[in-house]
Amino acid sequence: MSARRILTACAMLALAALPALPAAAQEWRGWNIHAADYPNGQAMDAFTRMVGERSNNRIRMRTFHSAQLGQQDEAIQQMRLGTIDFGNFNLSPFNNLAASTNVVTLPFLFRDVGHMQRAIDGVAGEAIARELEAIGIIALAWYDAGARSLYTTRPVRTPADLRGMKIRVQTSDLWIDLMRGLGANPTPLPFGEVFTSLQSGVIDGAENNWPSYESTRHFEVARFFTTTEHSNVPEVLAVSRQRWQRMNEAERNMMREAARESAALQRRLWAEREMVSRQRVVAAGVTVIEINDRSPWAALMEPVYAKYAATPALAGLVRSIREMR
Ligand code: GTR
Repeated sequence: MSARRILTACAMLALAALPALPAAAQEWRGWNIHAADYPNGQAMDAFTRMVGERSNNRIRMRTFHSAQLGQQDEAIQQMRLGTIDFGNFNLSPFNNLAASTNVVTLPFLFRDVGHMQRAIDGVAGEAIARELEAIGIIALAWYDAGARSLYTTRPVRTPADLRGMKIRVQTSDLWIDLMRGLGANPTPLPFGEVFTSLQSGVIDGAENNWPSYESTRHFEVARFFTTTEHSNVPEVLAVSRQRWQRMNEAERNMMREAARESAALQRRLWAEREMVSRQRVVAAGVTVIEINDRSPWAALMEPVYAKYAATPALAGLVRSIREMR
């Protein structure tokens, strides 16, 4: 036997003697805009725990809460590049990147939460997931984000009251047109800048759901909440395509299942938090202006539909959502 063969044989024996090593553990970094105790943060932590356990601790995920890894638009870019591995995102920041996300952002489209959930768990979610995949993001499950309403430093009862007011919106052309359509002056800003911008008078208001209005303490500086409930845009729990491509089918299924369970938890926690947040801000002295008839607001939104559901595919999606029971 040549010296080389002997060496190879020795190396093989040495390898065989080693205990079977688990495939290399992976560390995944996750993005969350909200605090850890927000429904989304709790649901993400549940997701990462499930994935850890079900992968025998091979996939170790850690969520960085409270926008520690940057604001939402940057985080989306990082997901696409694969420098952030997973995250929970509102769908509006995708409006300029994936046309079908405009559909679920459209004002006054959903009749209620159940209607929104049926659409996003079905036909709308399928269309959006396809488009997100094409830009490097794999949608695993959908989180609730409630109805978004206006909150301002001066009372707003009608669209006429909004005229000339500077209202913060997310970075999305649809949101700019929506707010302009209602008569306001749209001001795109990152979420993390809203509080100081309200405080310093750079803006006169913003719009969001009860839990965000409360958890960010925006209610301390914008004391009037007008229940326009103009959009029910949902959120996604997603992983970067870079990671997804390196996973096998069993791992993908395991992760999808954990994401679905995480979404079920998020939706339960969300419904509770919406009530709690509303109670908290009312107890803190916020004036709630109830809008019972939304038709004067909705009537102003036709140009937004004409522009953002313009192609046959998008108009068809709007139609099938409307026809859902
Ligand atoms: C919240 C949402 C965030 C972010 C924020 C905003 O409701 O959960 O992801 O989109 O609104 O208005 O920027």
